[in-house]
Amino acid sequence: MALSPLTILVLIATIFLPSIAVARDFVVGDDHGWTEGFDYSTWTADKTFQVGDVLVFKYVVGEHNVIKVNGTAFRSCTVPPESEVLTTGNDRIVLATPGRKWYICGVTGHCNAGQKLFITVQAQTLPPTLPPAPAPSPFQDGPGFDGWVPKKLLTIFH
Ligand SMILES: *[C@@H]1O[C@H](CO)[C@@H](O)[C@H](O)[C@H]1NC(C)=O
Ligand SMILES: [Cu+2]
Repeated sequence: MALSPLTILVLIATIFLPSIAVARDFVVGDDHGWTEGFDYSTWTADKTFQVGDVLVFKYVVGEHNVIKVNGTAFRSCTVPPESEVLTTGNDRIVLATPGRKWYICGVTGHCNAGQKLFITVQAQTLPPTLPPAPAPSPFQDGPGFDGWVPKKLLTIFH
């Protein structure tokens, strides 16, 4: 039997929707956007960031920028010489790996005025509906796996 285009579409949606539904966009600072004089540590306090989520830094082009730094540079508000500087005013950063992440604005004085963001990214959790995996090998075919589970595991460990 040949699969109709509609059937194929439904299959594709079934495979990919679970992962799309899990990833979220976070507009940093919400309506305040990315600016000095805003308390980003309060903003992050009630949020959980997961691998696959996206940080969106919104600001007026030319007024601010976004630089990913390490904890040392974050605390001292210094811009490392070889930094990659994001300047589009709508910078999207995909949180690709778990762990602590630090971002500052590189415009003089702005980081010291509070334009700095520290987050901890959690490894992606599997949907709660997932049956407990017997999992001798996550890549083995067999009952309990319906294709997208191995994909998810790949996402976690890559
Ligand atoms: C933080 O980054 C600076 C500048 O790139 C570098 O010199 C320093 O060694 C780094 N510190 C750590 C703890 O990685
Ligand atoms: Cu700034």
